[in-house]
Amino acid sequence: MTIGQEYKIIVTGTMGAGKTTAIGAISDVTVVSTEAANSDQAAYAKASTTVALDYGEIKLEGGDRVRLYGTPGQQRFSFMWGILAKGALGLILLIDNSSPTPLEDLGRFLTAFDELAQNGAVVVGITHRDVTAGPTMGQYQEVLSSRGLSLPVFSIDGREREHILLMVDALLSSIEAFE
Ligand SMILES: Nc1nc2c(ncn2[C@@H]2O[C@H](COP(=O)(O)OP(=O)(O)OP(=O)(O)O)[C@@H](O)[C@H]2O)c(=O)[nH]1
Ligand SMILES: [Mg+2]
Repeated sequence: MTIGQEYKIIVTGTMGAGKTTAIGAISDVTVVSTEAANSDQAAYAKASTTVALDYGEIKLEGGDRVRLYGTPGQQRFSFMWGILAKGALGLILLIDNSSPTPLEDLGRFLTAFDELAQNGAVVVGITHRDVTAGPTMGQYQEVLSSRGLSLPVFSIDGREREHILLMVDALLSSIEAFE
């Protein structure tokens, strides 16, 4: 019997972008979550927020397994980002298009996860494009190119299993191509 490979992937991004939702949408196992009542309704109006991590798994064809770790989005829990990212192969970065500052949000997360970005191990998903017009996909691309980065950027819905799976596939392909 051959034992399949395991890939550790981080899902990060702004508060309310859909990290917890995305992991719930694709996990093949019961998700571990650490939701607490959201005391910062001014930052984002929703009932709960992640305070430590989300955990889910997907089984790929051929027996490989992807372990997905979701981070909190709030800056005050950002100490968890480095802890969770330790040993990670790649990163799915979700940006909420309906934030007042989505382009700056993208820049801030690219800086925080610079090493993975420089290694071509990041895919970006822009969520909530059905909610507000926001920047164009070209403007998001410009944030990347201004930093000398060439990374895939997708317009996605964090609730759609197929969209998240597409990002996982794109990430694994990018990492393979970069090696
Ligand atoms: N309209 C719309 N709603 C979305 C989209 N993606 C996710 N959502 C919703 O937006 C909310 C996102 O909440 P969470 O999944 O808790 O977000 P999170 O990124 O884990 O947030 P924190 O843990 O607080 O950082 C949920 O209510 C989702 O159903 C999208 O593309 N469009
Ligand atoms: Mg969350």
